[in-house]
Amino acid sequence: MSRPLAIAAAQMGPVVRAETRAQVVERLLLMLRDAADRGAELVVFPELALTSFFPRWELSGDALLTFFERDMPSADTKPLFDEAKRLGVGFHLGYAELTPDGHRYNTAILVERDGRVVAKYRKVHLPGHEEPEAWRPFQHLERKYFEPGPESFRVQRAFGGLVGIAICNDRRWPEAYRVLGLQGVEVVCIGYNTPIHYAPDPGQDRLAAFHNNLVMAAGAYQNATWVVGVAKGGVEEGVEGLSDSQIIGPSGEVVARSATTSDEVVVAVCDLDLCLDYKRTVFDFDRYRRPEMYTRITSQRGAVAPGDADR
Ligand code: ING
Repeated sequence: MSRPLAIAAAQMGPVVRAETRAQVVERLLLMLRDAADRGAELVVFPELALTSFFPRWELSGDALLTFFERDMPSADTKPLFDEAKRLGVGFHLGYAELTPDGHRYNTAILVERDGRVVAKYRKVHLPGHEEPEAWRPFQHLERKYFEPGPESFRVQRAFGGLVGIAICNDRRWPEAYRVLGLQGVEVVCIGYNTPIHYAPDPGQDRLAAFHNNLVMAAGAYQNATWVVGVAKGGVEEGVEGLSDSQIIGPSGEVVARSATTSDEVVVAVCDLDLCLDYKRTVFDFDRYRRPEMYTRITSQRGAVAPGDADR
């Protein structure tokens, strides 16, 4: 048996600060049509796809809120919803959300081929720092501008399978994939904006692409799921962001990868039944996992506590 789902990674190049929502949506529409022409049924756009990655700047008041969406779809984004529905293509879109009661989240939605929003996820793992730090060449103020998502990772039945969402830094935490994996996830959509320079430890810069693949391939294999990692990358307002978008199978193999740092659509036909080959063998969670053993270490007498290692 096979359950093919044609998925497009719709990678974005830089979005400059002055770019309007309408201008960005025009770019998304071009990629949506290209993906549809190439048979894609699900198009995955990046994290915070509608604007420049504004947590790199110290902002407040209206200068900050201008980067947030109050409505989804809004007048500016409705053309994307309309065209996707006309084409019979679904999509994942990341954006900065301002709720009616004033909460701010780093959010992503999943829209089915009939235009329905079938999932909304708010980023759980917020990286960076809480207040501006002058020593940094650029800021990473997600922890100041967004609240952590109040709900955990959930799987949604959609596109003929089980689909989950994680956002950017979430992809570095194995728990994100495992919470979805325990729900049987078959496709994880992950948008990201990843500065290559990591100010707290610049020695990690050279490994940005290696770590990007490492965490997504591990998450895919260890949870027997497809992972679609999609960048907004390139040199955006003077900061170089990692591109390297990729579609990874439950084997951990990269089946499609971007080749540029610009707007680029990469399509792969993903057989969702390939997940079952792994879920029914190596990663038969019910048969092989030992959850009761995973918490015992904290109660074992003489257990090594964090920090003991260097005593
Ligand atoms: N960006 C980065 C990410 O997790 C980061 C932040 C970069 C953390 C490099 C650690 C190392 O890919 C976002 N937006 O989470």
